[in-house]
Amino acid sequence: MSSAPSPAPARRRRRRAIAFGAGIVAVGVVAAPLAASAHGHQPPGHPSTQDDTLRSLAASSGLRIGAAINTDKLGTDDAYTTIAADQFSTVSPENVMKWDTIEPTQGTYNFAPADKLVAFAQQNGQLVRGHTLVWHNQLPSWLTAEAASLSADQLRAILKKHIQTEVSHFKGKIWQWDVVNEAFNDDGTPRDDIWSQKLGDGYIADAFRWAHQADPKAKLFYNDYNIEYTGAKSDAVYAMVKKLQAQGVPIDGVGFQDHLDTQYGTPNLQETMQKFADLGLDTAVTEADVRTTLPVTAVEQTAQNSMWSQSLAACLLVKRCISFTIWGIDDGSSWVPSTFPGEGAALLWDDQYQPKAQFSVLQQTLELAAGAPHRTR
Ligand code: 9MR
Repeated sequence: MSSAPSPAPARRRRRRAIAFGAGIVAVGVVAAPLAASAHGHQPPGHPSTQDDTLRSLAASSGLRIGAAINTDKLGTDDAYTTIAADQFSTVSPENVMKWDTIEPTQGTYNFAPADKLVAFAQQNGQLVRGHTLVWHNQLPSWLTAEAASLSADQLRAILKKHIQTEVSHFKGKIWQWDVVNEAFNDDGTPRDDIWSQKLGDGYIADAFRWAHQADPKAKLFYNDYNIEYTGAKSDAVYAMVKKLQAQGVPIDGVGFQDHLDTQYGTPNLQETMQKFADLGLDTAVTEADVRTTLPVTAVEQTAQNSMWSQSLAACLLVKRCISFTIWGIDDGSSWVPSTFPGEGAALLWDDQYQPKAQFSVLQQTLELAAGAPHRTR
């Protein structure tokens, strides 16, 4: 179990932040949301009357704030559904737009779970990040079983059909598509997967072109992890993006997953995002979370707070950073504990849907950004 602080100390911290904030921004700007925040978390099923939700605070800076959604919980888990609707202005499917869900057997499409998310987003005034069209993971077994025996032309035709069928199905309903996900290793070499093995690196340009043909208005993103840090991987993605641009490939943005861990420290996110923004691209934080070892010590909690605030501030300071998406809502359904045994507490709500100190940290960061005289958005 996490020893993350209860909401009460989080509120105390927020009052200290008012005193700090008042020194650098107009008091009136922060007073309204902070006064409303005294209401705390709404019980499930009660319509929110707060104006200190993450989505309304982020709107003041022209930023969309999002969460990856487990569609099984929408409408079946009231607390989860209420938070998803009230707090976020963009949503991502955590799993249901991936190939294994969309086409579990060849030629049979299962769009229903993702359609449910799109309908939820439309009801709640949210935009959708489509995730993801081309990846090495969560491929259907019919494809992985067949891949070795296919020719390059056959595999390319399968990929084209997948992209065009999925993007066409959701045409006009997706704001940003993660067209290609995680195509590089941490040392900057291309990932050795079925796509690069059979198709070389040309599949990346093809994927963007096919997606653009199917929905010319969607913003098309390349998405990856660890590119928040300067280094070989970030450099390799930068070189690839420049090459795509030189070839006239329709790429609109780069997504920084931002899966952080207190043991590795804070990345140079602002610096790396700005470098991509300077190429004329949008950027987005697409899968933020900050994990740590359990139980959480006071020092780890402090580090988590700081890493959350710095991630969000980096996005706020890069004009072309258009959305900040968190990879899940509550610690009880995060991907982290099963992937990193002994680690967790990576999200903003605990497993009882109580908001954690990290939630207040993001509120404070957004409140200060909305009133700051030098904000760049
Ligand atoms: O959160 C997702 C988890 O439920 C799946 O089991 C997992 C399978 O690989 O994928 C997780 O989401 C990943 C995302 O799609 C791409 N970046 C890394 C995310 C965490 O693994």
